[in-house]
Amino acid sequence: MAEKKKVLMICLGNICRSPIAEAVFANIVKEKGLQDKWEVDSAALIGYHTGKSPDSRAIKTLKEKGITDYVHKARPIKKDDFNEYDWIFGMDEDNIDELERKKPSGSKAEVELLGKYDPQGDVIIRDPYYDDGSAGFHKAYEQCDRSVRAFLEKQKN
Ligand code: WE7
Repeated sequence: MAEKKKVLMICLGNICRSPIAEAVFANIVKEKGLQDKWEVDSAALIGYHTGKSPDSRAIKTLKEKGITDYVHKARPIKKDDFNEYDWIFGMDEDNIDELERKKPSGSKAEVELLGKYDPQGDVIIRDPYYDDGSAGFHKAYEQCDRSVRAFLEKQKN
């Protein structure tokens, strides 16, 4: 069996969007029985929330979608990640700019917007941190779900 392909989900603080993206990816991989082919983690662009669990609204959103077993502690991205991971996905253009700035030249990872794969073309996964309710979190979940399914379909070939 070939080595697993590795995917890293990134957002600003690793407490809202990237944990959702990671949990969604892991859930779909499990649903499709692809655990021996794919590995996923998530990380932050900044260390501000290091060691913290995801935002309660992110955890609640995942629970409402049936993902009850997701545990994560925020961590910042590190230089080695750019050579350990095959894909590093950002949620918005700011994430991509910052990832391109951090990426050592010649490193392995492909840096892309996760929403690039959304068949509905909703490319930017907006930061819901300062929203009042959970609507932005639910929207982020749906965007991640559509994009991850399309991404995995594309990698089948
Ligand atoms: C966020 C955030 C997000 C913004 N999660 N925070 Cl108070 C603050 C200050 C520095 C870094 C971080 Cl992470 C945070 C808390 C956590 N998704 N998004 N802040 C945000 C959004 C729009 C404009 C400016 C910020 C800092």
